[in-house]
Amino acid sequence: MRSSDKIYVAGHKGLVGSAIVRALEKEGYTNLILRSREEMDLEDQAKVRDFFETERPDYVFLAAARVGGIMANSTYRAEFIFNNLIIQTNVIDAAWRSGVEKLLFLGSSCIYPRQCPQPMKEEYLLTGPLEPTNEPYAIAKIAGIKMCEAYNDQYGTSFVSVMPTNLYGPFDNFDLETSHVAPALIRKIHTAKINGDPSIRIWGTGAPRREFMHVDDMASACLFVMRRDSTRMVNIGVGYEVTIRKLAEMVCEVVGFRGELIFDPSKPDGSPRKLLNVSRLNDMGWTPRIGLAEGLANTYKWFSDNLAAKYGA
Ligand code: GFB
Repeated sequence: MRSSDKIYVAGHKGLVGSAIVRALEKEGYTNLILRSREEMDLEDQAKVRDFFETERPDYVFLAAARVGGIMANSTYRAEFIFNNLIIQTNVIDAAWRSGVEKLLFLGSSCIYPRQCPQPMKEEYLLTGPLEPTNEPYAIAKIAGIKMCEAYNDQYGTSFVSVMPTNLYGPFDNFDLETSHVAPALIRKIHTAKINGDPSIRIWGTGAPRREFMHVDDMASACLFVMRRDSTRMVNIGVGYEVTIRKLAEMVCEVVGFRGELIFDPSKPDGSPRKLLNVSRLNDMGWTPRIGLAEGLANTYKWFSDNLAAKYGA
């Protein structure tokens, strides 16, 4: 990937897309093509084909997707499968038609079976039933992975899929109903501190384990994979996990909240564990740099500077 190559980042306003843009700009890539949803609706196949024919990007980061936490995934099941299938299908196909050099498709660790042996290797894909709370989303992502592989096999394209673990960081969604757990806890715990509340309520039992990665590390890994020749699917993670209780305690530490944590088992826990095996990525030569405590502090600062006032906290 040369600094003058034309690079299209689909979904550049989202958590991952915005981090990829920051990383590209920092590394001197100046020829970025970005389109907001208002400028180009990725669900409109004719517009997507037209865009690729006109712009002819050399590289594509496909970070546009309908995403959300456990509640959004289990509530908007139809939208999660429809929106994701249509967006990724349009972009992947148009990338082939216009002769894109390489495309990187973002999957998710929820593509692996619910009862997958831990840590989860890339070869465990399609070896068992999925976690029900996010099955429609996972099926769409699996279709995207298989579409990239099929296009590589039949058309000789160079499309690679990466499977990130649970991500967090600046520009995340902090809406309490639809967000992932890290931004939700940052916002809830910050609000409780400001209000002087004696306790906060946390969804589920606190026992599930999750592996959290700062999105700047994710962007760095995406650039690394894009620059390699390989099109083998690869997991992107940090290699260690914490319980939701531990995550909440760490957020309390960062925010400076000393109240009680009350767990609400009427809310779903989701997968018991989702730890990725990251040997393939490590063997390729990439390792993460941002620890969880540091990453949470960085994200809390971003939240305080940018959103705390908006949310009245
Ligand atoms: O991050 P999260 O929504 O997604 O939830 P998943 C992780 C865990 O945090 C669950 C608990 O056990 C939740 O019950 N949790 C505790 C909370 N408090 C909260 C809260 O206030 N908000 C949220 N959201 N969770 C998603 C998938 O699964 O992970 C997606 O649904 C995707 O498909 C994404 O793969 C990475 O890790 O359970």
